[in-house]
Amino acid sequence: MLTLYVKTGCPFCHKVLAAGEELGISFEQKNIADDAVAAELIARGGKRQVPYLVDSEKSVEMYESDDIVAYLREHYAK
Ligand SMILES: N[C@@H](CCC(=O)N[C@@H](CS)C(=O)NCC(=O)O)C(=O)O
Repeated sequence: MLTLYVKTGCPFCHKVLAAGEELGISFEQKNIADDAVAAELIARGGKRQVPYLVDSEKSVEMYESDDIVAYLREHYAK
């Protein structure tokens, strides 16, 4: 499962979501507008920054939209 921590109006999140759409990938989205989700993100990754990808099947987690898009293209392009 692919989980993406996002924030409404975040252009970097939008970039990742657009790449996901292009690749036919769906994410479980978690929005840090919810304080509990923001706390969960910080506990997981160490800082409050979105987008943040969790690929549970591959045990991969990362910040940085460009790195996330590159990762998705490398591992999920059909
Ligand atoms: N270089 C990062 C920049 C990410 C970034 O600046 N994200 C902003 C939202 S657009 C953020 O997480 N801000 C903290 C917050 O909104 O609490 C990337 O490309 O992913």
